[in-house]
Amino acid sequence: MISWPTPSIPSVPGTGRPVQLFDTSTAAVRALTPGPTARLYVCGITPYDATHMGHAATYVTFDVLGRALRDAGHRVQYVQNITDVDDPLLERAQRDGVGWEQLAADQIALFREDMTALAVIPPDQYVGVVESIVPVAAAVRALLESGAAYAVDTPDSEAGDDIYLDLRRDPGFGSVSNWSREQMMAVFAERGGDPDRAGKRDRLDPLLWRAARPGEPSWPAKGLADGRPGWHIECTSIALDHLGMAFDVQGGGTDLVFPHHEMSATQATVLTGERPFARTYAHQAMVGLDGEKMSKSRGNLVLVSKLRADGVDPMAIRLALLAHHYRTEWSWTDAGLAEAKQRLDRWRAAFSVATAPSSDGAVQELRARVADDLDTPGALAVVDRWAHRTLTVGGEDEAAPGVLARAVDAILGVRV
Ligand code: 5CA
Ligand code: ZN
Repeated sequence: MISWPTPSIPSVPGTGRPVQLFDTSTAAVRALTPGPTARLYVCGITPYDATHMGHAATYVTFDVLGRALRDAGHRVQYVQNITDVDDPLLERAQRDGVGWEQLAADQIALFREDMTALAVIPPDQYVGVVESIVPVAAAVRALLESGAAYAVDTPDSEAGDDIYLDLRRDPGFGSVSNWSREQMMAVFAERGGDPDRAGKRDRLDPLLWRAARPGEPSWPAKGLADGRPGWHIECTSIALDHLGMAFDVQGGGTDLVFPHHEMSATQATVLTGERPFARTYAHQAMVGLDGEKMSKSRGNLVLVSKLRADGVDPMAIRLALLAHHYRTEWSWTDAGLAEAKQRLDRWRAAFSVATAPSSDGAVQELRARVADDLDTPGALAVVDRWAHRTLTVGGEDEAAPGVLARAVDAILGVRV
């Protein structure tokens, strides 16, 4: 799948610090220890509605992570999937009387525009499920052949049976979220699971392959019923194909901690006999509107594309997102956006002066804040202080505005 254009990334004198990140599975901030190339997988959209501020926060957060890793001297191999066939997409297409392929294509196109406007660096591999049917089916077949997966009688399909993973095959199941079984059961159904499906060995066993039902899209797959992939196996398979085991970071929103990231990891371990799937699991806190999680199913959305159409500078949207630490839940407000616009104006005024106070300290502090578990509010405060000094006291350094502007662009992705 084509992604979107790469923004220019200015060079900044010096090197950033090693990046520390909160790892959900160990509940601690830890130093990432990538090789020369850091390997990053972030769960992509299910393209049935437009990009809202929650999605934007997630992709901007992991964009800043990629920028911090680059600044620290690593190359970054970034993989992102697109869940371009799944129940919510098919249901929305049916509801709106449009073809599911058209709905997905339109929403992916809009997502590309939104990401481009927000100066998000595109993934190196942007991979849809529909273009991954062959490798995903191969993974399901391998699980069946090893006895880790089993068929469940599926009378409403003429094609054959659904396939499930037997979770007992991974004694380490639960080590991504560290949730109790009660916690898992409490959200499993609302997050795409089917605890009450008759014939499953364990109520939490995840669906690997769904045999075709009348009116649903399906693909032939050697050794399986005509059908389509379950949700979690798509990310297992795409990540393994492009990054292999023990890649550096798997990212997504906190709504993916369980079951999605837990199941993806277990499936990978059962497939390969190795662990970990990702060395670090990082999660963006939920962004809401009026105190409720912003979600396509609830319909309480603030859309990037709508704000852009209203003439809002995408860099102000980016600043409004960066003003919140990624591990803190927050709600989108007009006041937050207005504040971001003011900050952008102030910064632009400060970066336009001919001479200013030295920016060397500010560049180092900015790097330190971002490398410290992506403390973007702290990074904005560093630039605020320099801008304030520049506009009130002034200075003699001719290079300073340009150097800090390049650092803000390269590391925070904010073009000033
Ligand atoms: N296709 C799957 C991942 S494989 C999916 O969750 N798609 S999504 O379109 O629902 O969400 C896309 C990304 O945005 C996911 O990483 C999800 O965790 C994140 N996300 C969704 N809603 C919010 C929210 N309100 N706040 C923050 N992040 C969110
Ligand atoms: Zn995923």
